[in-house]
Amino acid sequence: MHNKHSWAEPYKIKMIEPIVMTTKEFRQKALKEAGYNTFLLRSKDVYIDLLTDSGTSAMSDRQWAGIMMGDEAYAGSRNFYHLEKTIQDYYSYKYIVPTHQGRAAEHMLSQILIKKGDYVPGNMYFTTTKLHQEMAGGTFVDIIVDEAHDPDSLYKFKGDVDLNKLQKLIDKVGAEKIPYVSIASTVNMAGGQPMSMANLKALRQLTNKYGIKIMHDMTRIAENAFMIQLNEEGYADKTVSEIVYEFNLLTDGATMSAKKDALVNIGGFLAVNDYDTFDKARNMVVVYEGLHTYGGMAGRDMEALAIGIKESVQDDHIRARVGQVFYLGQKLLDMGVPIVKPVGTHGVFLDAKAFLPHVSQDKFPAQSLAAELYLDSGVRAMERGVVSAGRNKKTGEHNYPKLELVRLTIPRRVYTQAHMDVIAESVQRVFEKRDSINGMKMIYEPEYLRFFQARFEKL
Ligand code: PM9
Repeated sequence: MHNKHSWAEPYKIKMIEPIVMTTKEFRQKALKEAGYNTFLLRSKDVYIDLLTDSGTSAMSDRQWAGIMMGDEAYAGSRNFYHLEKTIQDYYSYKYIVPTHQGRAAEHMLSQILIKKGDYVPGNMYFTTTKLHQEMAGGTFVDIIVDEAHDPDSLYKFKGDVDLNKLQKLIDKVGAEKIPYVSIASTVNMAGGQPMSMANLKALRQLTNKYGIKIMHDMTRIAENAFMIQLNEEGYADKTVSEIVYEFNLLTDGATMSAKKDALVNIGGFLAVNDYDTFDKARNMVVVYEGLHTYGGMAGRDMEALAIGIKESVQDDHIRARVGQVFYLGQKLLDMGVPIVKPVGTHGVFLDAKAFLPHVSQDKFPAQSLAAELYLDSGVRAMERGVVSAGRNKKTGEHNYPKLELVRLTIPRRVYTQAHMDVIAESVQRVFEKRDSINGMKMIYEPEYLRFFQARFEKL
């Protein structure tokens, strides 16, 4: 049914939050003070904030009503049981440990399952996921299909795992050195690209043969399910909710940053089907997060999350959410701006290598482009290239990813179609003056997840 009517939003606006338009001179100063890193800008100085879709969703009136139903008991809050049942009913997983956000769940999962010297294959790295795998003594191995590293490949399921790459790793290091395969739906660093159900089924078969678990980063599972409904044979008549459930059933557990798909401003969880891992996580959560029935969230946060999960898998919602991203992507394609194709589900990713071919990767083209976009219009985007990829653990050199991207991330239920038009016009203006944009040098580099706090100077 999804192709038969427009993607217009299935809601109307009840409350607004003013945003300010600033002058170019003002933005010039703000950018310099922020070390040309969009993470270090103050949000009050931003006009349209496309830094991330994480924790930036607009909650519904139902969710806000849920906030008033918060049961702030230290132990056994009724909101926890509502959340637990919602995760079991909608996401299929048996045992749930709440956390304050996704990386806390990644921390516990990595510490529990990874031993020093292990290998963790995955469909492309994610910054926090990989860091926690490494801190637990593991080595991440990229086993995503080659098409995912090519911004121009039109392959529909660029999140798919290349099973030959996995088989090769198993043959080389042995299955006992692979605690689990780490899959994400959708793949953020590839440009918000989905994984197909057929590929996951094949992966399940292969991992079953060797007794290897599949752990699922389900941060954007509803968006992945929508792409399966849209493009995978046999799924057009299934609901997004049914597809989400079927997908999860093929995996052994999940980490979730509920700040994305699930329409809340804070929250996450670890969910597993085996009791042993659950028991260890429940022991660990009290050390790092809080009691196992709140794990760093207030009762009201858990209530908003339980409601948000149900809203996030509604077909009308997800069609409008992804439809808005597609609208912006198509506009940029029509303007001839180089972006990752096909358009992703949570944002449009500018291909900085093609945008600024005269800026070499060691001069941070994506970082420079994000700064330039803010300067032009006050639109804040995020670098997803060499700065995000960090350094090689052994050699200390920069990791140079094939994809050097600027992510225009669309918050859920926040901006209008007119905002999308303004964003596209600004990108076009920057594109027209691209020859005058130079690279940057890094003048401060923190040890962990450097993209958050690094500082730069213009060359
Ligand atoms: N993603 C994003 O903007 C938040 C800031 S960048 C680290 O895309 C995946 C696929 C994510 C993600 C966060 C996390 C971590 C795990 N997996 O931010 O800790 O996209 O809730 O989740 C960001 P938390």
